[in-house]
Amino acid sequence: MNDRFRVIFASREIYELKGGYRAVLSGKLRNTAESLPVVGDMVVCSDGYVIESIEPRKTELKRSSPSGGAGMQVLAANATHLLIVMAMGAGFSIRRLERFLVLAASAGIQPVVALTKCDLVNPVDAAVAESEVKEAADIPVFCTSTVTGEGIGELSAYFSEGDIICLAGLSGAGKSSLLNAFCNTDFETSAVRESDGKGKHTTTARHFIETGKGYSFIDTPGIREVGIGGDAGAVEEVFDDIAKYAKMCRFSDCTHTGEPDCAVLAAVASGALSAERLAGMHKLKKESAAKNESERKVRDKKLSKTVKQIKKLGGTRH
Ligand SMILES: Nc1nc2c(ncn2[C@@H]2O[C@H](COP(=O)(O)OP(=O)(O)OP(=O)(O)O)[C@@H](O)[C@H]2O)c(=O)[nH]1
Ligand SMILES: [Mg+2]
Ligand SMILES: [Zn+2]
Repeated sequence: MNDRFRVIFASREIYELKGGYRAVLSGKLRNTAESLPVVGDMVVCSDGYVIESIEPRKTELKRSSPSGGAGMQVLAANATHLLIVMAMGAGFSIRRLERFLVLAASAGIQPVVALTKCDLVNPVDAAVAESEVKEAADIPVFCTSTVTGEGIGELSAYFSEGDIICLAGLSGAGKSSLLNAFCNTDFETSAVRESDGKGKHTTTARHFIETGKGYSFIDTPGIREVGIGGDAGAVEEVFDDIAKYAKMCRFSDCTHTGEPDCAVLAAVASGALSAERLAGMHKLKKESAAKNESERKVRDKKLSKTVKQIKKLGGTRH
C-alpha cells in the first residue's frame, strides 16, 4: 500500500511527515533522485515509511548554493508565497529585498513583505520604509509588531486556504516571532545583538507548520547570502520599471552604462529612477549571467562524460 504525505522536516537521514511519522529514503530514490525531498514536498511512501518517490513540485524555491559552484539549493517545495521578513531600523536594505524578489520571480511564487518591529521606530520612519518597499515592487506590504499586535491580523487575513507561505529573511528579523503571533505557537526566538541588530541564528532548520486556518507556514533559518540563480528573466521581471525605459534606448542591446541616447540613464539624470536601483540591477544581472555560465559548464561536462561513456560501450561491443 502506498500513501502520500507532506514532508514537514527534512534532515539528511530522517524525514518527518505530517501525521507524526518518520520515514527514510528508498535506496532507489537515494541513488536516482535529482533532488532529495525538502520541506513542503509531497512524497509517496510504501509500508514501513520508506519514501519511494517525490510528487512533481508545483514550485521550487531555490537559492544559489552557499558552498559556491554551479549548484542550487532547494529551500522549500510547493510554497505559494514568499513572506520576506525585514526588521525596520538596523539592517533594513532594499538591495537585499531585490534579491529575495528575484528568488520569488524565478520560482513563480507571490512575494509579500512584512516590515517587522514597527514598535521600535517612529511612525515617520516606518512610513518611509514602507514607501521604499513599495517603490521597489508593486506587492503587498504589511508593517507589523509582535509587541503591539499591529498588522498581525491584516497580514494573516491576506492568506487563504491552501496557501503555503515560506518565511525568509535575515537572522533576527522576526520570522519565528511572527509565526508565534499567527499560530499561538512557542517556537524559539532570541534577542538580537544590540550594537548592530544581528540575530543569533536561533532557528536552525526548516519546518512546515500548519496554522489550523487552512494555510501553512515554512519557517526557515536566517539567510545572509541570498545568491540568485542564472535566470535573467527573473531579474528583468523584478526591474520591469527599468525595462520600460530600456525600450526607448537608441540601441536595442543598450547596456545602460554610457551609450548615447540611453533612456535609462536619462531617467536617472531626471530623478525618475534611482541610481542605486540601476546599480542594483546591473549587479544582479552580472551575478545571474555568471551563474548561468557556470551552470552551462556543468551541463556540458556532464554531457561530454555521457558521450564518452556511450562511445566506450559501443567500442566494447565488437
Ligand atoms: N520590539 C520588537 N521585537 C521583536 C519583534 N519581532 C521580533 N522581535 C524580537 O527580535 C528578536 C529576534 O526574533 P526571532 O523571531 O527570533 O527572529 P528570526 O527571524 O526567527 O531569527 P532566526 O531564527 O535567527 O533566523 C527576538 O528577541 C524577538 O523578540 C517586534 O515586532 N517588535
Ligand atoms: Mg527563527
Ligand atoms: Zn540604455
